[in-house]
Amino acid sequence: MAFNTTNPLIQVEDDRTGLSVETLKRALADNLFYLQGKFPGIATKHDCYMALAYTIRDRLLQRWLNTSQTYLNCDNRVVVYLSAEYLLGPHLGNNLINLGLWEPVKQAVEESGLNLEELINIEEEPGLGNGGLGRLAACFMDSLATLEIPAIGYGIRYEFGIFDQEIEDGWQVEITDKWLQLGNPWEIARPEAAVLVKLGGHTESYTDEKGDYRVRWIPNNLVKGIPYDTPILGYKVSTANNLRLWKSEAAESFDFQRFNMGDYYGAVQNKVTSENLTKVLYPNDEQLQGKELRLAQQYFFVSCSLQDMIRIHLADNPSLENFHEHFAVQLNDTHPSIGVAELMRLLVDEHHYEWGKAWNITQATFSFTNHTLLPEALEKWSLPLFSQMLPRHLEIIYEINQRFLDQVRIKYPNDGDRLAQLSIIDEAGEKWVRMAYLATVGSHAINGVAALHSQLIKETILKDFYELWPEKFSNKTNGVTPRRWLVLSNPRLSNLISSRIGEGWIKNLDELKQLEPFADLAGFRQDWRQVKREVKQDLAHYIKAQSDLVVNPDSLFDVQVKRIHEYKRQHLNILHVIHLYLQIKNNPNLEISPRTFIYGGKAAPGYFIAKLIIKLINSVAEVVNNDPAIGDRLKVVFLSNYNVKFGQKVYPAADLSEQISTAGKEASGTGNMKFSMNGALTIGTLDGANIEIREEVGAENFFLFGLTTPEVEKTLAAGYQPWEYYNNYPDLKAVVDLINSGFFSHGDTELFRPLMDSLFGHDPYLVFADFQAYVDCQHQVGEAYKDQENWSRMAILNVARMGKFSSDRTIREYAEDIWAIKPVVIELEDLCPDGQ
Ligand code: B1N
Repeated sequence: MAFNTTNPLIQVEDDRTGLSVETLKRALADNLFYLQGKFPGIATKHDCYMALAYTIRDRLLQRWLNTSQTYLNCDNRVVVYLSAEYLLGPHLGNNLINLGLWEPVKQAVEESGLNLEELINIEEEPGLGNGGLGRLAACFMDSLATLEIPAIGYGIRYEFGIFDQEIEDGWQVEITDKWLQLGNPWEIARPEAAVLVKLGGHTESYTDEKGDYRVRWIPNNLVKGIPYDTPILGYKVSTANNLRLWKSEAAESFDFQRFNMGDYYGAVQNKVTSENLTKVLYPNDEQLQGKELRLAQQYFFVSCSLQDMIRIHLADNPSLENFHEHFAVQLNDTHPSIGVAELMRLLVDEHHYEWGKAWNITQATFSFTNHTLLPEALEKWSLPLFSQMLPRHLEIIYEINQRFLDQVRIKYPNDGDRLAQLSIIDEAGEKWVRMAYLATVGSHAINGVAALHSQLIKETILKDFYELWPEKFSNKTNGVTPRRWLVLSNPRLSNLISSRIGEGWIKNLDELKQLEPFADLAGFRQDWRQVKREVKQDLAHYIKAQSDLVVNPDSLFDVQVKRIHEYKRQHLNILHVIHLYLQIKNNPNLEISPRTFIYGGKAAPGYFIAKLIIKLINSVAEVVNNDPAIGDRLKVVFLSNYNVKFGQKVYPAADLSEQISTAGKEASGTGNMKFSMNGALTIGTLDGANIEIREEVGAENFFLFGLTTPEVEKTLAAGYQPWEYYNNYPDLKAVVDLINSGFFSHGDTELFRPLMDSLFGHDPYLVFADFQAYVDCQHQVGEAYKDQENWSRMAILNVARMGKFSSDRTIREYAEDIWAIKPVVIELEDLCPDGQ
């Protein structure tokens, strides 16, 4: 066996690194035998997937090791992304793209009698997030690696990720997600790097040998954090950054202590509690539960991560004085914001830094991204709960708060209201710790995720902080990675694009601009429609397989996929469907553009109205799809279990992207970008990043409707009267009356009452107020679709003008404005030449 690797010092059988089709085939067979313990004859598809995954992992290990060695050996700044969620999606296909190995691997797999797409489809996706926020973290990890920026992502290795959704009798049913059941070939456990995390108990003060006053924390529980590492490859570069996710386990030593005292039950209980910490992801998107376990999860992963960073730092620095020069830590919303108090505790209590010095290091380390203005999503912890779990942190937060408010007092003497408004502790009634305030005070930079949202942060939830420190605030409009969301998910369109303008756009999305002149070429538009038609055909097959519904690929695919939430207004969408249905019923010969309405999304398990919206969509689907008078002019389908995998199928097939949130409520949205990047046109409100998408693609290529943010505020302030809209708009009345008559519920007039009550009674999302404008705008969409040439033209221009919405652009902005970090090129050849 030849020892022929890219690194002469590491001797690896060439089977594990070779890239020829023959070598890949042999590796596949070897892995099937040696790792899965199967002959080809008895191997399951999953065995074959595992064998292939290990084959690919072998081929990225060198990059992964070289990357971490390079970061250790030179003193670069490293970005640390702290996020409670990473919605990664399946790894295999993405890694093949980023390694540039798709073609040889496809050939090797085929010559082995297997099908690459089928194997890729078998992978269970790590659903370690709820929606946009978790997916953004995943896109950012991709862009960081592609831009060759030294970065570590830290998070939680939930044993059960976001639940699987099934639909039974039109209702959502939640099924436990068991993504780890059959093993995860992409992670490597590092038990040797485990850390201990304290919880509960009390604090004591003491005087140390130098006579200094100190505090120590005596916990009543100790949990062990085990890191599991996953490589995150950049696109066609040698960088493979690390995603380190923590799993909790019982700390054995603690068990023994109890056991020796005879408290066997207590010891076992302790083990159970510890292991429960990282069991399950909270499935609430922007809805607080205030559960103790959630705070424990947050503290656990943040403490593990900061301890890990300190260990890495002290490995080649004499002290923590320059910690902030080594690490730029980004807080992904408030979920990791306890890190501010934890870093202070580590510096002051454990490393004996003087408060002022520790505070400077802490503020210079952290920066904070806010992702929502919804009041029900703003994290706050009740004081009793907080002090019970994190007694020392509460003391530290009091100290931070006191020193901060002292500063405010000097700037604004005699302004008690302002002090109360700025206080990290909300003392108006029941006492709370306001996590967004802790994050803001503890960070040197604060940003929102789209221009409108960043502006609203300054005007609303952090107004007083903005007045204090205007220079800390900025906007970083979200983006998405074109590798997963175009190259991987839409190879047909990607190939068409590359056939005309080359492949440069994959790394530099602004190059899509070169497509603009092609919008005027009839031949190109023809090719464009051909691609869209094929992709829609694929989705039609998927729909047939999942829901046994036949849909027409020539109909307009009108798609809304995202978490189900009242502010996102899936109910506004279904009201429009009912309106169209009534139009056809009243005028059987009506000539409309045939449409297929496609929905997907999960509702938080405790969010009754969201679940009722799902039931309504399915109930309307049942009636509309089976009404012979409708034929194939309208079809409605709710596809269950919307996730990253399904997103990859649906974005490419959409003609129309529904981005219809109440203005001011959707911080950014990122699905809006994925649709537009794949050539769907948007119907949308002036909300979140829709505004910027419209600016980029041109108002004439975007279907705009609805109240603006100031109009929403005005309408609400004036005392919104839904009844008036119902009485004044006959189309709205007809739709609502039909629902209330029990038409979609087998005569049951009570089923949808709670939803109707909320629309009539208290609806901060103004569904009725925007109904007519939405219906009118949808009419324009239908008319526009009849002119296929012009529609294609608009679609091409949408894609050509999407350069801004690459997450590469977003990450470059963070790197320049907030992190002050430069790329570090990873060489594959010269890993630690002196064998360090
Ligand atoms: O973050 C995305 C944005 O594009 C979306 O507009 C925004 O809604 C989303 C608590 C959240 N904000 N807040 C959350 C998720 C989980 C949780 O437990 C809040 N998600 C968003 C990316 O910026």
